[in-house]
Amino acid sequence: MHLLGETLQETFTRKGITRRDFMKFCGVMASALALPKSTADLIARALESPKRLPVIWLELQDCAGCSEAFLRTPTPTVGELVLDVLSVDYHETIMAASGHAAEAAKQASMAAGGYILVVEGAISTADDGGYCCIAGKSSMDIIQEAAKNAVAIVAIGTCATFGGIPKAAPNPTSAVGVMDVIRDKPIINLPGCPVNPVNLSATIVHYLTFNRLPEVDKLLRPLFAYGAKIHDNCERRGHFDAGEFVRQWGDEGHRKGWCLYQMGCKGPVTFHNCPTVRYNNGTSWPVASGHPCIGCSEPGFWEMKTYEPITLYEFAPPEQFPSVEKPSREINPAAVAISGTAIGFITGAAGAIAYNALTNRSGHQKPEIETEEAEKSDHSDHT
Ligand code: FSX
Ligand code: SF4
Ligand code: F3S
Repeated sequence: MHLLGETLQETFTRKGITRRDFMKFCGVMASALALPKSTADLIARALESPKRLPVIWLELQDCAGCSEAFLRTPTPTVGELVLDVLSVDYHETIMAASGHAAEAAKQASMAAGGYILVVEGAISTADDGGYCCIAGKSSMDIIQEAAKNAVAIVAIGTCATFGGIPKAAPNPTSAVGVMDVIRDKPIINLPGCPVNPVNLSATIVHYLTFNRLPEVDKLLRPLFAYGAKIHDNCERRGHFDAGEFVRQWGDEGHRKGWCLYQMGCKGPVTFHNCPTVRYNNGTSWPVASGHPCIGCSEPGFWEMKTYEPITLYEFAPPEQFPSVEKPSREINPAAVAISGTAIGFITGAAGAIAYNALTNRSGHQKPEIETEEAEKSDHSDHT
């Protein structure tokens, strides 16, 4: 955090962050936002502005993993640089003040208005919200009060966006996401269990640079981070196309880094930039470490049967993917070649649109479990 009255440059100098580090960070943000490299200068100018953006950060029904993910990012690549350009007036997990002093700080910020509201965790609605109370107020009252004077709301993690784990069956607290209760404010959803701090930083940087939130899809997710499926950018995709699947933990295919579809990978139905941004300063991501994607950024992911393969027939015509029923050595090489060529065409840069159409991408297809949820809520007023 910065000291009051200190310019950003002074903060960086005090922390030993060089101009070169800072410009590198701006370049990473431009690339995460899928903007030209030249935007890095624009980002730098916006971040150097002496005006700091006030933030109120709420933590409701969750595991605190989103805060942890953000705070544990390696300095100064992501989190700390963004925290330096924000004025985080209230974050009860990390603020020094507690009790009445903390509540007074929040009330003062809410009265002043003009802040970004970051929400982590789901909202409990059962029994008058009695299952999640802070300072004697239910999570429902807390979010409604804090949303009132916010300029925008950033819901982080799958709990705050779609209800996440608290909403998993039988959902005893009737947990819901922010967009289910707040409908008159700009909301951006950054799902993931937990949120990827790079996506949170990039969203804040976008807001600071362009004075608006990035473009979003029907589920209010920014396209720069959730515009493509895991499967479209997965490093194991070549093995999927060749019909080379891991069949058992530790088998030869697993040791060789083959496709994890048969082990339950939800990459073909999950929209997230994990393969390109990765976690822990770009070190790794679930599939790279040998575990199938569990679709943690999709609505209802906890109900998606983690280790059971999804039915691809629901998402693409059978002739567009290799046989997933037989061990790869039994697959006719000619058939694989034909299938591989077809997939190669479909998933190549030029064929991306064709593939998206085949998989009903334009309608933002989701696993069966989510369809009902999506139908229940009409969020068109947010888009
Ligand atoms: Fe939820 Fe955040 Fe999952 Fe945890 O706090 S998105 S339970 S990893 O991290 O809200
Ligand atoms: Fe990667 Fe999973 Fe797709 Fe296989 S099914 S290519 S492991 S995303
Ligand atoms: Fe989650 Fe799958 Fe990415 S499990 S972290 S969406 S690879």
